[in-house]
Amino acid sequence: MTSSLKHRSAIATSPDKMEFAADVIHGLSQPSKSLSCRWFYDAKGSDLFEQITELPEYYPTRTETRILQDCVPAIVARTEAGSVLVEYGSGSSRKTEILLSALNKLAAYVPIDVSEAALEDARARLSAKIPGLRIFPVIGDFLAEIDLPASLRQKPRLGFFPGSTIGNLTRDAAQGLLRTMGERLGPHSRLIVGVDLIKDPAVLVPAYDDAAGVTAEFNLNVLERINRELSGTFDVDAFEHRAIWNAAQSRIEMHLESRRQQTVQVLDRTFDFAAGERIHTENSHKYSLDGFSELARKAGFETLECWTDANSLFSVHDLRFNPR
Ligand code: AVJ
Repeated sequence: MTSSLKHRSAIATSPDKMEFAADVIHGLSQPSKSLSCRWFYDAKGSDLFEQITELPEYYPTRTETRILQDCVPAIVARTEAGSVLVEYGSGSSRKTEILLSALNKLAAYVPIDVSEAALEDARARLSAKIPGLRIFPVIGDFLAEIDLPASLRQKPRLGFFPGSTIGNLTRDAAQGLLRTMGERLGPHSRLIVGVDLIKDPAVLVPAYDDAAGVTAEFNLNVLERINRELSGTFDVDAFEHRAIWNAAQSRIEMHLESRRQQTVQVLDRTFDFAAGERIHTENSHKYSLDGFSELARKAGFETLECWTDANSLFSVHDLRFNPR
């Protein structure tokens, strides 16, 4: 009792940590254990993800960057002067520079991210590179209200949701998120979305299980984070990274597989693992071009145009929200 109270008061200092604790305990208490992929991104996890984007096997980031460079004139041509660019999960905002430097008559740039540190970095870097750009960072998740100064409230909005982050959601949840984004952006707003495409599992699986082991480290890092922040006792070496193509759901799944029978403590709770038992840590859904357009349509968006690379690895969609 004493020790659990001590833990509770320790975590009560930060709402984020309380949410982390509740979510981890909930996920590990299920018959089929899981952890949300949002907890990957502590300082070390964010750094490992940056390393992933440069791996030879991880094609999405460099492919999306190339597609954006090619399609940005068409995106700019459809964008009214004085628009507000709203970016979801902006992270380090690197891809945004391609859009920002081409869209030279923007009223403002609104990056939305859960990480205050990432927003601060992006603000510093972008205001140095693009003098005169008005930046209004919003700390929050994708569903955060966009509260802008009165002078900007009536401006047309262009949403930007790159990186195939939408792939982390199930198809139903992705449809719901797109609709909410459309409602927040407003009628006839546009949304540029980066979407990873279905392809040979021989290409997909190594992208999530690279030879250098960076993705394995990224996946296992969530256990280290639980140990550090939630007084966990995970023996990280007793878990193995797994990346699996689930053909029925068109998604890559990441799991952490227990190498042996073991018992782990997190805060005041105990969790048993059988040898070979897995914790499901991430889904990364893949789409066909038509499959994604159909999902967008059900969410109230018309596809104005979509682009892909020569090898059909990745896609960028230019959508318009036409609510009924
Ligand atoms: C950031 C969600 C787009 O699914 O490809 C990369 C995360 N996980 N390697 C993805 C990730 C493992 C990435 N997203």
